[in-house]
Amino acid sequence: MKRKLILALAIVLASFLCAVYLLLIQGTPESAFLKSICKGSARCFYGTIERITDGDTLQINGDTIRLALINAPEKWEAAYEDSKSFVESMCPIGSDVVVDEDDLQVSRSHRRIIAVVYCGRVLRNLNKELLEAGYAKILKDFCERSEFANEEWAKFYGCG
Ligand SMILES: [Ca+2]
Repeated sequence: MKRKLILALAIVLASFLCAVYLLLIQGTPESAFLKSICKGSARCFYGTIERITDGDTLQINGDTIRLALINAPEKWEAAYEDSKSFVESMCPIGSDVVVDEDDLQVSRSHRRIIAVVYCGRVLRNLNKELLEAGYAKILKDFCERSEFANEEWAKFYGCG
């Protein structure tokens, strides 16, 4: 009986050590998941949408996020409301998102980050979706200095 108990404890201890080892070499499941989405080595993190300023600017975790390569209509332009509503429906306030900072436009300030934002249950690329839906245009001038310029969507909509 005692031997069985020792064996069971040994198995529990071995599994625990195994888990610790895996966490040490691979990071948490969460960070492994982020690694599978994020490109480059600049900041990449989970966040919560706090405000949608317009179609290309969001407030996430207290930071202003400017969507890389994207230009959406300004307040005084006709399609402003439509483009903003599109973002609101895809990434509602309070929803969780992933922010992947543009490695070629890393900001010195913590407060304004140029990035691709992934939102929704299946984490869709908001930058790409805005272009696809016709609610924004690509900022061609930035194709030369964006990490994302070589992605299919960026090439398709003007960086190619
Ligand atoms: Ca990046």
